[in-house]
Amino acid sequence: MERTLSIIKPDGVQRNLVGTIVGRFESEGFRIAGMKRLWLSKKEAEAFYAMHKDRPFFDSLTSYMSSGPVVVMVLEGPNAIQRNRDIMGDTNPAQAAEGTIRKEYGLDVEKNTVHGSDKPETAAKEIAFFFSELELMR
Ligand code: RTP
Ligand code: MG
Repeated sequence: MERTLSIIKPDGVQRNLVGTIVGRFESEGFRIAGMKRLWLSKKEAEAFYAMHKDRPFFDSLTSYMSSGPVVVMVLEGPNAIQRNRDIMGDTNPAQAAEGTIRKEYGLDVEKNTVHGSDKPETAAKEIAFFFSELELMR
């Protein structure tokens, strides 16, 4: 059993895609171990994406991620990290495979609808950023 952090980004929440995307994760067999809707400040978005602080898109990305509400979730299942990334598709929706969430709903390389942790260490950090142990106990 593995856990990963998923975020429905502001473009997804704004277009009322929350139910569709959560439904997709459930139909793929994930258990939703935790879920909440929140609106990140610029500072919180910068802290969450600190690993990208030297990338040219950092300011734009963190402005975008703090531009409206997001839904954060913990997805649980076998091989959850890689399976979630396969279901999301390539970072750039134009290059994402048919049937992936980003291919279907992504708007551009930044407004790509969903986030997913990329490896076990990142998943642990990202889950702890949003959820307490108590919130994920049941
Ligand atoms: P994520 O972390 O959101 O799941 O996406 P990812 O691993 O596929 O992509 P990553 O390289 O970690 O980039 C994080 C997010 O930054 C935005 N981005 N913009 N303008 C650009 O060239 C660019 N490249 C990346 C995207 O929102 C990407 O998901
Ligand atoms: Mg990433």
